Amino acid sequence: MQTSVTTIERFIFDQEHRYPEATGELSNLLYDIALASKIIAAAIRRAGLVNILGSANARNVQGEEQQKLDVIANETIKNCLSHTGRVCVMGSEEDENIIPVPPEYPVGKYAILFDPLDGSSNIDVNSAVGTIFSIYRRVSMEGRGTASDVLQPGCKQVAAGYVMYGSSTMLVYTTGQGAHGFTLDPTIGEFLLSHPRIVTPRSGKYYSVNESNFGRWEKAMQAAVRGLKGESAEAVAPKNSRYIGSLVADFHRNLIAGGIFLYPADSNNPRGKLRLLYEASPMAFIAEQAEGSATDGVNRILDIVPTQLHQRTPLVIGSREDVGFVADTLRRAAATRSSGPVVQPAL
Ligand code: FBP
Repeated sequence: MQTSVTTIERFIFDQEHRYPEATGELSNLLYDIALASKIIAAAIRRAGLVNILGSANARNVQGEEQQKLDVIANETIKNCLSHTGRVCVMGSEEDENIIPVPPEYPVGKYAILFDPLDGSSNIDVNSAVGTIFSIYRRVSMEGRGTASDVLQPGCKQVAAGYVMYGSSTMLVYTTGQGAHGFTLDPTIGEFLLSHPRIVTPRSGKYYSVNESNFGRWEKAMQAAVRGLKGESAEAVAPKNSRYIGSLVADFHRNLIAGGIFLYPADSNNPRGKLRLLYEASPMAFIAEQAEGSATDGVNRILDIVPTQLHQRTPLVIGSREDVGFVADTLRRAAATRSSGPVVQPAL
């Protein structure tokens, strides 16, 4: 049980001081995100009382119906970040193009991407939703940021994390020094360290996937999921099914208790459903910092070089051995496909 009371500010400050060259700009950017998430948490907690549930009667670039809280969360994050002089450009699930820093504000050295409210389909039914963020050091030399500042492979992230608005509000982040969890104490409005240096079990008890898509998966993925359920010879220890339908909530459960989350490609979503830059990459950074792993079935998520802001990717993420089992199953199937049927010698 965590006994010392450490605020997220104190923790970030201590981490920063391990780097004499640190300017504090990244630390302050993390504070800004913590502030934005407190404002979003307050709105979500009162959503049913103040008419901010339901549709905003608009569609985002993904063609998804925007919820009022999607818009509120998106505006809140932009308002907390754009004037600080710490960011040069932003990217959001809710905005078609990169978001420049308004001309009246100075620019900084970081580019930030975010999914302001992940799991939108859960908002009106009071299930857990989240915010996901990913931070890069800019690559463009000076001036207003460009697309090149956000189109970077996940391995270049300097920080990433998520906030889960569940039974409590938790913020989990990494700057490459392990993954750490903070719980919002609503009585004092502070994020307090509750889960230092999270390590996810090597193999877990849960698998999380939308099985209604089963028939639309490739055979190898069907075999892998059967294996996770203990239904095939090469199976791992049989797992229990858990699926909330909100990446942040499903990922968080498996991070703490052990398990694997999958959103494979299928005949409706040939490139998968989830977005690389502000869903898969930040979660992959956290997973790896917690000794888990993340793949698109073939490639390490953090090695994928993005070409578009809203590009999608298949995602298999979580406990290292479980992700390994799925990747092995897919690799073996691919090897069999490429080497063609084994011809039995005429005896
Ligand atoms: P957004 O809500 O941010 O668009 O995220 C997509 C998402 O809701 C994930 O959180 C979740 O894992 C997935 O889609 C659920 O998809 P499905 O309803 O197809 O299972």
